[in-house]
Amino acid sequence: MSARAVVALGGNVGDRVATLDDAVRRLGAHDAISVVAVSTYVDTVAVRVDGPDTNAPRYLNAVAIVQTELNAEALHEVLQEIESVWGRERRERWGDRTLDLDLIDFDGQQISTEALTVPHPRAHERLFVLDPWLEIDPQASIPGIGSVALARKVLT
Ligand code: A4P
Ligand code: MG
Repeated sequence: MSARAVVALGGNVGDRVATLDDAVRRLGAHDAISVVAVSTYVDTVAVRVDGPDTNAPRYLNAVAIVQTELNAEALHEVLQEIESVWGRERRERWGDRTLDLDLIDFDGQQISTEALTVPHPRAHERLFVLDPWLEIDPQASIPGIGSVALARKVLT
């Protein structure tokens, strides 16, 4: 059984292009994951807990669609392993990071466990997720929310 999953990539520390390139390469190198599509990399203003921060280092964001034999929990673990290769430290909520890999959607499922909430609860309110996602899947939708194109319109 193969599932289709949407992964958001982001980073605002170090060589951002090299980091995202490497994360995509590592995803594709996994035996049970194939990368179906990757958006262009978009340069975005950092969103902090109290809003956009033009003084913070800017992010490079992207979205990838993958096909996987893994279940959502196992895929999330792979994402966390790739983050840790890049020395991701968790100090501050929404703080600067070399690499953040979020599971945005997993086969249209709604999952709520201690470790994982899918769809990602903030995806629908973030242009840095919606724009690259729409680029590679204009028909995308979020379970419980609806059309990504519509969610994007609401934001602007
Ligand atoms: N977790 C639960 N569900 C998920 C999921 N669907 N995908 C858990 C990934 N992780 C999930 O995540 C916090 C906890 O959420 C983890 O224990 C994980 O198991 P984290 O990666 O440790 O921390 P975080 O990313 O700082 O937290 P959070 O709340 O997920 O942050 P967001 O909402 O992802 O925001 N600005 C720009 N321009 N671009 C960005 O990419 N990213 C963030 C992070 C803030 N500002 C940004 C960007
Ligand atoms: Mg995260």
